[in-house]
Amino acid sequence: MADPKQEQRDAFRAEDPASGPLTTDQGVVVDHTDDSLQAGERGPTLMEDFHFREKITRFDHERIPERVVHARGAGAYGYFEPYASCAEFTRAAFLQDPSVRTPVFVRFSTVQGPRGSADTVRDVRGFATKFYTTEGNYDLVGNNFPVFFIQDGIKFPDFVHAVKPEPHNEIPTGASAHDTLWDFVSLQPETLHTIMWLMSDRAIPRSYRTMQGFGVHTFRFVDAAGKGTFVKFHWRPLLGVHSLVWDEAQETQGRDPDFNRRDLWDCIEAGNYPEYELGVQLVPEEDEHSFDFDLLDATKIIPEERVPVRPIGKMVLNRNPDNFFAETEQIAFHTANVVPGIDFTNDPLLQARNFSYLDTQLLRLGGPNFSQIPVNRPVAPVRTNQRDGFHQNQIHRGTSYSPNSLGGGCPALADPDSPAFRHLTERVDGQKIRRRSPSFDDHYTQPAMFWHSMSAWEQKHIVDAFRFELGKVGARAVRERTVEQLARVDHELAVAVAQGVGVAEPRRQETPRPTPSPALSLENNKGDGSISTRQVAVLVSDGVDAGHARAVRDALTEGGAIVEFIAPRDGEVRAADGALAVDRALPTVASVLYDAVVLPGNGLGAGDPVSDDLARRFVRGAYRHGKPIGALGASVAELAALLPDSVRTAGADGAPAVDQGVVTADAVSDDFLRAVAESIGAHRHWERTPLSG
Ligand code: HDD
Repeated sequence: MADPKQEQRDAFRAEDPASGPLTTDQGVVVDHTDDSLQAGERGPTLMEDFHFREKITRFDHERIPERVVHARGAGAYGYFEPYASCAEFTRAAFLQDPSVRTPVFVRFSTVQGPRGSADTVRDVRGFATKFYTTEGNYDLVGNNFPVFFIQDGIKFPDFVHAVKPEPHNEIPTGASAHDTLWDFVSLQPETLHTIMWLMSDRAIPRSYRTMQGFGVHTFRFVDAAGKGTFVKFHWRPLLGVHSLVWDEAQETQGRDPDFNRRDLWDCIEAGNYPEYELGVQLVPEEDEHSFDFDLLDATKIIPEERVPVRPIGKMVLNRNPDNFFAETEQIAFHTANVVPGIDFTNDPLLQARNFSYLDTQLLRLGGPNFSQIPVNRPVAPVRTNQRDGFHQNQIHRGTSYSPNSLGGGCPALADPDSPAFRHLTERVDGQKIRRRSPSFDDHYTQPAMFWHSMSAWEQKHIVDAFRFELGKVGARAVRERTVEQLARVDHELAVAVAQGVGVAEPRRQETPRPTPSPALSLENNKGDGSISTRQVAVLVSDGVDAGHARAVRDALTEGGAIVEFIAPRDGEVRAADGALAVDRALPTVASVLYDAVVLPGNGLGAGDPVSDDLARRFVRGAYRHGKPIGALGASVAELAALLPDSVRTAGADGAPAVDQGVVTADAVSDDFLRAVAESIGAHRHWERTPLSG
């Protein structure tokens, strides 16, 4: 199917480097680029060397300011198609016809760290989508949490200054575990709901392909008759929602700082296209005040049990960018990029964003013509009276004012009956006032709802996360004040945190007891048990049972998993029935880079102490992080020696044993392979020994 955005990109591709020799920016061919022009072999460099000066000047100017937040990101192109017409609620052209694919570019990001920071930090993830619609660009600039830290955008600089590294020494990079953030949190209880999300495993997604996305604010759909409906946007990954555990996330920061970026890139290259369903929660205008919170308050969710999420379409990411800087770095999102049929609400956070994004692009991209950069160009025709400015790439002709007669009155204004963006007519009446609405006052009920909606292991991980973060805070008063705030959410939570960070247990007080929202728990967002795109390490070494190894690989690959043979050294391992090609050498990988590990008999038996130690660490790591493990034949005893006695492994009677995600058997069989796949499909096995933070 033709993709108008891809066709448009073709026109902007740089000259094919294979089409001729090296030139200067002016197209002058050069035959020497390794030595500057000098007065004599050992003499000074000459000003006349235009090639040298151009090359160095261009290099000196390669960097642009990184994004003040969300600097670290990765992006991809793809498409969106609606399941059915949404005309009942919105006249947005891209939501009308299931046969029409709208091109998209999505950029995922972390928030706190700079461009070069690690991927698997504890942080919110940005999930920003640019839809190149036939009616202009629509940007849904969301996050992987449905709520935000503050209610009014005027607090954004305060919040960001608090979460960014400490001002005197710029420590820590990509981390929220430091004094200034928690000082702010302890004094600003509106942060608490999002802080609960930040302390949960949602803040360390396994992959950009396995996290949800949310528009956060309440927006408006507007139908053809001009009628508005409140709408909250949700992206749901079709693979299910999967996260890491904190110990693993920290190790991954060192083993592969590009963990999420690489995963996105590799999966798209391999044709394993990430897919997300777009869902909406719709609230009729007349029900605006029927909730016990304010729809304009971005620190609140509408529980899905109260207003179900209605799936309206699917997005597929199927193409990596050609050039990171040109596309992923230069893409410019803006919450005010809306199309007819989508409109704003008076959410004060959204209103502030509608100012901030345009402003930031002017600085970041060096002037007002950034929408002419290929990745930002709409596929819809652009006819404006905007002119000139830095980096003007277009040659406009004719007049540039309206009304005009000398330009034939062009571009003409859309006539009243034809499509155009028309702001929703909304009655606004009030005193000019600098005060938050009392309807924004409750900061504790929804954090409590989140807490009471978690499974036991999720609650454990949240407590561990609070203990880790506050444990890194030097100011004792900040620890104490934060615990006091938590005591207003839930007493047990506050006591558990207090015990971990060495402050006095808070006195019991009245806390909210909201109805839990099961949809918030990762337990209820696991997906369908598929093993598609799970990374499985099969540890092999000389003497391996190659029949077992191949059977495991074939069966898991059949189910969609990505299986790699890992051996002490690269190349091949010798097996009784021939050689087995190795995918990666053990010293170059670690269990944190895989979702599961299988030992196909003689897996650990390399014989030399270094390799044996690496292999044992691999298996122990996988166990500690709750990952599925399979073992066959001689490896069962080797595995059993590494695991706690409480894990039941197969005896000599032949039947596979399945216990706490550990699957063992004497020999490979369909039952064994099925049990391994089921164990991988379940993602993690928290019934094992409790993890420490
Ligand atoms: Fe923001 C970037 C998401 C509140 C000001 N924001 C940015 C990006 C995402 C979000 C995903 C990265 C876009 C990209 O990949 O280029 N921001 C959010 C969400 C918010 C939010 C979901 C709350 C619901 N942001 C927010 C506020 C302000 C900003 C309240 C300012 C008043 N955000 C910015 C910014 C950034 C940005 C400074 C930095 C770079 C950029 O815009 O292009 O303007």
